[in-house]
Amino acid sequence: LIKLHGSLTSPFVRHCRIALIEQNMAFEFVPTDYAGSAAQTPTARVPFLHCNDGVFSDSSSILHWIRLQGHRLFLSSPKGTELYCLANTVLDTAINLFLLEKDGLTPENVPYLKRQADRVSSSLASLNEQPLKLKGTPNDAEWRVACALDWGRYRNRFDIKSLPNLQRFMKEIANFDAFTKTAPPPA
Ligand SMILES: N[C@@H](CCC(=O)N[C@@H](CS)C(=O)NCC(=O)O)C(=O)O
Repeated sequence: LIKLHGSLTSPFVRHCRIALIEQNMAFEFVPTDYAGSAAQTPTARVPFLHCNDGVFSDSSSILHWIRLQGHRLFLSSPKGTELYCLANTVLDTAINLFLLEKDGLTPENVPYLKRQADRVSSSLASLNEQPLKLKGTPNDAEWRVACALDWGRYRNRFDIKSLPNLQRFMKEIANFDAFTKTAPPPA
């Protein structure tokens, strides 16, 4: 049996849940917090996945494995990979800021964090300039962008009010069941 460990609020975990749902794969979702992941993976993060091929401890390797089970490609073009990486940069950077803020470190008092905050803004502006036009089912680059943007909305970390292409994209993606079904629980 496939066991996906994670939280319902993590955008990385959400992307993995979307892929499993899309491919109709049976899996057990195992709610796992920081302590649980620290005990079970070297990265001390979620998601991680147990399957007949072993343990995968990053959403990218997990998605690669899931897609392979369905004889599908994970990322299929360099441009897609670029988009995927850009969305990951937004997420990693914004999550880093989110966690550091809980420890009292903010862009106002740490110069490096100002750079991190600027990185989120410039990456979002760049995403807004990409040709994000869905042709049928989203690919993994598009799913990653959607999971990233929806996390920013959910946690109030960034908004896309001034980014019309991203707003339009989010309206389109909301038509997909796998996306709405995996939305984070109301805060
Ligand atoms: N590159 C990892 C990132 C995973 C990640 O950052 N997960 C967050 C939750 S959204 C986490 O577990 N953070 C724990 C921590 O920073 O201590 C992936 O794609 O799976």
